[in-house]
Amino acid sequence: MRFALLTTVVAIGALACGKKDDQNQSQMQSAAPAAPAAAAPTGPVVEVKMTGNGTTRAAYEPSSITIAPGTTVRFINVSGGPHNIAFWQDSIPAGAAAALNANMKNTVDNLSGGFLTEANAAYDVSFANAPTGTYKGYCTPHLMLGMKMTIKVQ
Ligand SMILES: [Cu+2]
Repeated sequence: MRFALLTTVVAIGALACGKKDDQNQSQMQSAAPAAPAAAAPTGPVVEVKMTGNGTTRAAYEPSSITIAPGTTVRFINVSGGPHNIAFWQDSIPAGAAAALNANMKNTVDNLSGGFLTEANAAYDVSFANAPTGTYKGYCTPHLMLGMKMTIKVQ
């Protein structure tokens, strides 16, 4: 019903305007909403280095942090990558998965952030809307080397 009405309006507009058709089209295009820009972190930012020697050692530094609600944790690929941050579904507070899934970009799996390969590349995890509690995460390529971390939101 609404579509039919819209079609009628456009048809009348085209008839009424005649040669102004081109102008109408460009106006319609410019009225389209702009693509949303990548959201910049709004709260505090805490940095965590991801390090390793590429064979036997890999770690988050620090491997345990306490942050305020709404903080963004910025994981930086310092050495021994590729690294990422993934969270265990059963080791985060109730209700946290939905917030993390909404806030984590370029995920490669559930609650699993994309891999950083470039030196000093960063991956942000915003804890906006994430509940307080303890979050346990790990680096997928280096879990066997014990690359894990604990984030307490309080
Ligand atoms: Cu790693």
